[in-house]
Formats: sequence, structure tokens, C-alpha cells
Amino acid sequence: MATKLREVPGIRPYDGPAGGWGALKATAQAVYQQMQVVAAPGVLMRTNQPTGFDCPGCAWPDKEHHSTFQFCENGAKAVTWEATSKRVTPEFFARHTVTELLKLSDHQLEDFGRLTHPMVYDAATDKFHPIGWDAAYARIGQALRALESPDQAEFYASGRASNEAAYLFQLFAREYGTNNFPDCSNMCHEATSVGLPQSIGIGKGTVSLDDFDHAELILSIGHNPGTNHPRMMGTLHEAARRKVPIIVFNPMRERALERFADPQNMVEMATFRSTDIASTYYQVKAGGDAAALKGIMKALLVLEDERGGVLDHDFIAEHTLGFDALAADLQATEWSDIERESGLRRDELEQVAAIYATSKATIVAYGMGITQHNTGTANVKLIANLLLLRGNFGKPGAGICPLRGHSNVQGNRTVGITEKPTESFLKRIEEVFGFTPPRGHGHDAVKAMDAMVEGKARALICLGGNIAVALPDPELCFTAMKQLALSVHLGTKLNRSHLLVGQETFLLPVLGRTEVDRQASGPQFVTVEDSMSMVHASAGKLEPASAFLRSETAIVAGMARAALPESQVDWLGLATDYDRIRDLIERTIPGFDDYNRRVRVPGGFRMPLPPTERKWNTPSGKAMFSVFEGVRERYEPWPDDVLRLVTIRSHDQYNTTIYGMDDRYRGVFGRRDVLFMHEDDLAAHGLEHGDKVDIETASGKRRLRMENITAIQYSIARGSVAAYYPEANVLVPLDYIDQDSGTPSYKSIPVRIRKSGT
Ligand SMILES: Nc1nc2c(c(=O)[nH]1)N[C@H]1C(S)=C(S)[C@@H](COP(=O)(O)OP(=O)(O)OC[C@H]3O[C@@H](n4cnc5c(=O)[nH]c(N)nc54)[C@H](O)[C@@H]3O)O[C@H]1N2
Ligand SMILES: Nc1nc2c(c(=O)[nH]1)N[C@H]1C(S)=C(S)[C@@H](COP(=O)(O)OP(=O)(O)OC[C@H]3O[C@@H](n4cnc5c(=O)[nH]c(N)nc54)[C@H](O)[C@@H]3O)O[C@H]1N2
Ligand SMILES: [Mo]
Repeated sequence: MATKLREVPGIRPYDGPAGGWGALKATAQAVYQQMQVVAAPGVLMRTNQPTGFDCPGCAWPDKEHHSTFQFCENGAKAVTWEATSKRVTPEFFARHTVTELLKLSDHQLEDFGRLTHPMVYDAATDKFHPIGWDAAYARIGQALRALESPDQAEFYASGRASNEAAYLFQLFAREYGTNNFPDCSNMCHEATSVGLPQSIGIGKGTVSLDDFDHAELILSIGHNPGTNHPRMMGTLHEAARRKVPIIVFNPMRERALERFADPQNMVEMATFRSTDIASTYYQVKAGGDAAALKGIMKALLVLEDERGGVLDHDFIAEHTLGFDALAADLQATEWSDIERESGLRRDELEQVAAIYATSKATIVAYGMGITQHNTGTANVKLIANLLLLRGNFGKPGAGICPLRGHSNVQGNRTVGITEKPTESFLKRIEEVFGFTPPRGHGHDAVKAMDAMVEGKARALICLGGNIAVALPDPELCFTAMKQLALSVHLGTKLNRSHLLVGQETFLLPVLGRTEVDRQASGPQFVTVEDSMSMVHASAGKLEPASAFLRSETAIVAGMARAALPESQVDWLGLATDYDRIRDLIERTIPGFDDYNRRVRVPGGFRMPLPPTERKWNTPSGKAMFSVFEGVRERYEPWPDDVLRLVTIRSHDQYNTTIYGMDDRYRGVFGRRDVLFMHEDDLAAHGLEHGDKVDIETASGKRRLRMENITAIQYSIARGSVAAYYPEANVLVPLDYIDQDSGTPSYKSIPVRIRKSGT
């Protein structure tokens, strides 16, 4: 019998569907709080239109033929947050010391509005002062040239930058002499970028939007599209209404995956009706996906033995290697281990296998619940195994769908933001530009921070983002940032990384996606690549937030010219006409043939995806099955009193950008200092809903703690607890990573919990 929970301030269960009128109201609020209301409708209408700009909210594609504006609450938040009428001016900086600003919350810092002028930090006054663009470039160039080795510099990229800006950024760093490219992807889908090439020969998703129209089964594992990929909800809603089974694996009940009212659907809106999304919802234990996936595959092999016709034998024989080893490992895996680690019953996993065995076209979509684990890469390869068993590549309605993070994070990687460049790419750079780029592998995000902690890295140039807040263990990262000789941030809004000043620190304000980018040759557009490998144009329409802003492309070019006086690259010329940059991309990276023409066609073009033609760019030329050793994550031992903490995003947040303090669908309002717990775990710890707890990380060398967090009862798998990122990063060890991809294990932190004050 459910007893009535006691009242806890700001905690109110949310009973309605996701989407619907609540989403429209939240959009109106975002507009009201950030923008002059008259300008807003026009801006929102231009989001993701052939003649408009690419939504900075997420990397989900749009139907090329979509003529009405695709409604999306969180896209509206991302757009209005950038198109805000609030400003952070030189007068603002004159009023506040950096020490004062550091006391404010992440939400407060960004909510001051758009940066308007290039600024430089002055230690004597502890304030930022305005500086001219050329003077800033000259000082940055000088500081870079003063380093003993180019490998003392780190070039960070957050996936908002355009292909053009990202390409120039990597060119700049490589001519300067380093492959140190920490990027947000290293904290995000690196497991996909490392794992999928081993399995299917390319580190990208293989499905298109059309495939969702033909799928007979969708598995949704470890992602929360109602918040993070809201436009995907339209696709899932359509599939659910076609009665396509959608099977969800997620430790937490996420409202949008249960029930959704599509704000585009007039009938649902008018009648207050909604659609059930998940046909079955399995609350797998955090970190239990590997066990669950192995269980499904084990059951599938049994079905094959019993009745045959389950596996795609022709596909396996013609296109794959490694099946026997996989089958042997699955046979040897005990159901008791699978059940214990996944938290799911054998018959439940057999049920999934039975549905999978009859689906002629299956898509598996997944997100951070799969990748941000110390077995992240191995997890991704298990998903590929599952799909390969029934030939779910290279046919309509089937494939793998990693949900990318930042709107152009995939494009950044395609155009060369990688610490492990291929030899063929470096050769082409050498041929086209005439300098010899460095060959050795550089730093990813965690290694870059390690180098900063150890004092080996002396300079950090950030093409967007908030590196110190995004990475684990702020105590280590914040201290390391302050030891730098040079830090440079290209950003739209003030954040904490900007304020962790080194000897010389520059804030360089950039044009946003929504704004017109005028260069000497006329207004420019940029290009981006979405989650489904579609490359298309994006052109802002709003007047820039300040007359002093420059485009990311122009700023990268300006810094490069100042740092590389001998360079043969016409940096400033390139920045006046982005067609010229695209020509260079075409000459150095395969798949961009006829770039300037093809990207002018509405909807753009698709990058090559060999698996969709059943071609496999692996060393063997075949798709590869792989074996996941055992069923658990690499944390031993796992004592009974240790819970597994996952860090999650709220509905009012974009990574480290906190739009507001609510998480509507999870029933949390006006606060973020909560720990989601299963009622039996509360009871086992002698806790009640609403009690304050202290959390301590149960592994690693450093003592990591978070105090006075309110534990609340929530529908979450037993043994798993959840708290908000970035606050909970104080609990994540910097060295607790997936060894294959370097991704921090943000979703499997072993923790102990006790009532505060005991
Ligand atoms: N509005 C908005 N949009 C965004 C972002 C944002 O912050 N706000 N961020 C962007 C970025 S960079 C990214 S990477 C994506 C992130 O998009 P998602 O991948 O959806 O990211 P998360 O919110 O981190 O959490 C994912 C889900 O994984 C579940 N989960 C946690 N651990 C496990 C596990 O072990 N197994 C399984 N099966 N599930 C688990 C959580 O309960 C949660 O529902 O979204 C992008 N879009
Ligand atoms: N505990 C925990 N930590 C995590 C995660 C998690 O799930 N849990 N998720 C990880 C993931 S998936 C990611 S991707 C990283 C995110 O890491 P980042 O990408 O570094 O962080 P963001 O919060 O997206 O960066 C926000 C800043 O970007 C700047 N910005 C916004 N728009 C633009 C623009 O158009 N151009 C430029 N130049 N700057 C702009 C603004 O100044 C803003 O303050 O965090 C990771 N950290
Ligand atoms: Mo991400």
C-alpha cells in the first residue's frame, strides 16, 4: 500500500503527459524572460528552416520537406537564451571583480546576458577591461609563441562551432604544432566514435529520418529525448501511433518516454489527449545495460536453436566475423549474473528477444546512459552486436542511432577536431597547405586537464564551452585553470571557466547562430552536420547583440595570423569568404565533393555512410562481432552498501547552462539540490523522503563529498541514485574513465550515502 509522502518544498509529482500545453506555456515564458516579445515569433519561425539558422538546441535532423516551424520547447529556450536582450558590457565588468562574480551561480552568470566586447583580465584590479581585437590577437599570438613547446597548448572545442570555424581551428593548432584537441565529444559520444568504427567501420549513426517511418521495432536505451532531443519526440510519437513497439531501458521513469502530447497535433491539443510512447519500460539498473543486452542476445540464440530463422545467417556469413566467439561467450554467461547486474528478470529479457526476433527492421537509439560508463565503448559494441545478429544494417527501417549532443559536434569531428588524426588526413593537409603537421597523438579532454593539473599544459584556447565545469572534480580542475599562463575563451555568455583566470586571460565574444554574419564579401552562412550525417547551411537573421562581436571563424583566423607570422595560409582572406574555407575542406576531407554547390541545395547533403550499403571500413573489411567480458562494469569489488550514482540533465538546462531551476517532468521545482532514490533504498538507509543526506564517492584516491542534499523518493531502479550535473561533478573522480575512449564515467559513480549530521 502506498503511503502518502510527506510534503517536501518544491517536490510535486507530475502526472500529466510530457509536451502539450505545458510545453507551450514554458516556451512563452522563455520568450518573455529573455526577449523583446515582438521579435520572438519571427526568430522562432526561422529555426531549422531552409533559409534560417540551425537550432543550437540539439543535433536531431529535420524533415527537409517540413514547411511549418517544428515546435520545440527546449529549442525555443536555446534560441531565446542566445537572442536575449540582456547584455554584459564593459560597464558591467567595471562594476564587478572576478572574485565577486565567482561567488554567483552558473545560472546567474549566464543570465546576465550576451558578452559585447573583447575583454582582458587585469590582476591589479581583479577585473576584466576592454581591449581592441587586434591588440588581443597580438598578445595571444605572442603568448603562444613564448611557450617552450606547442604541446603545452590545449585547443578545446565545444560542438556548437560551425564546420568552417572548427576546420580553421584545427588548421591553426596543427600549423602551430600540436594535436592537443580536447573536445566536448570526449565527455559525450567518444565511446561511439571509438566503438562503432571497430564494429561497423564508421563512428556515426546509420539511420535517417525515413528509417523511423519503416522501423518495426525501436529500442530506446539511456537517453531522455523529451528534454534533450525534443524534436525526436515527434518521430517517436508518430511511430507509437503506428503501433510500432518502443522498448525503453532506463533506470529512471522519464515522463516523455511514457506519455507525450504532441504540440503540433491539433487534435491532441484540443482534446487534452496524449499518446503512450513506450510499449514496455524496463527500469534497468544504472550500468546494467551490458548485462541486459547480453541477456537479450542469449535468449535470441536459444530461440534460434528452438525454431530457427531467427538469426540472419546469410548476412552473418557474408558480412561479419567473430560470431562463434560471441555465441560461445553468451552461452557461458549465467542468467543469474545477467539478472543480478541488470536488475531485470530473465523472462523480461526473453520477451524483448521474442519481439526482436519477429521485427524485420529494428532501430536502436541510445545516449549518455550507454556511453558515460567505464565500459562505454564495450557497451556501444554490444548494441552493434545485437543489430548485426539480424542484419539490421543497410536495409530500410533499421540501424543504429546514437543521439549526438551539441548541434554540430559530429561536424566538428568530421572536419578534423580529433586528437588522433589519421595519417591520410595529415598527408592531405601537408599537400594542400605546405606545412608538416605533427604526427603524435594529442590530448583528449581528461588528458588535457591532467596536463593542466600537473602544470605541463600552459595555455588553453577554448572555441566555446565551459570546460572546467563540464569535466569531473572541480576542485582539481578549477585550481588547474588558475595556473595557466594563457587562457582564451570564445563565447557568447559569461561562465565559470571564463572567470578561472590565469596569468593572461581573454574573453572574446562571438556572433551566435541566430545572428547575421557580415564579412567583406557579403553576408555568410555556415554549415553543420546533424546526428544523421546531413550537412546543411545555417544563416542567422538577427542583428548581432553588439557591433563589436566577431564571428568564430574571423577570431580563429585573427589569432592564427598573429601566432603564425610565417604562415602561408591566407588566414584573413579565408575569413572574408567562407566559400573559400569550404573549398579547402573539400580538398582535404573525403565526402565533401562539390561542397559549395551541394550545400546550397535546401536540406543539404548526406555524408558517406558505408554501412548503409553494407560496406565495412574495418581492417578485415567485415563488420565485427565483439565479446564483452563478464556482465559488469570494471569496478571491483562492489560492496552491498555502495549505490551507483548517475548524473543527469534537468528539463531547464543545456549542459552547464542552467536556464531555470525547474525539472517539470520529474516534479522538481525551484531547486536542484536533490538526490533521486528508490523507496526501498531510502528505507534501507533509514531515510525518509525529504531527509538531508551526505554523499561520498566510494572509489579513487581523493575524498569526494557532497553535503546536505535532499533525498527524494522517485521511480528509479533499486541500487541506482541520480543527481544533477554539473553540481554532482564534485563526486566524479577525474581518472574514473572508460579506458578505451577516455570518457568519464559520469553515469556510474560508486557512492555511499548517510543522513546528514550522523
Ligand atoms: N535541452 C537540452 N538538450 C540537450 C542537452 C541539454 O543539456 N539540454 N545536452 C545536449 C548534449 S551535449 C547531449 S550529450 C545530449 C544528452 O542527452 P541524453 O543522452 O538524453 O542525456 P542525459 O540527460 O545525460 O541522460 C540520459 C538518460 O540516461 C539515463 N541513464 C543514466 N544512466 C543510465 C544507464 O546506466 N543505463 C541506461 N539505460 N540509462 C541510463 C538517465 O536516466 C537519463 O534518462 O543532449 C543534448 N541536448
Ligand atoms: N556529470 C556530468 N558531467 C558532464 C555530462 C554529464 O552528463 N554528467 N555531460 C558531458 C557532455 S555530454 C558534454 S557535451 C559536456 C559539455 O561541455 P561544454 O560543451 O564545454 O559545455 P556547455 O555547457 O555546452 O558550454 C556552454 C558555454 O558555451 C558558450 N557558447 C554557447 N553558444 C556558443 C556559440 O555559439 N559559440 C561559442 N563560441 N560559444 C558558445 C557559452 O559561453 C556557454 O557558457 O559536459 C559533460 N559533462
Ligand atoms: Mo554532449
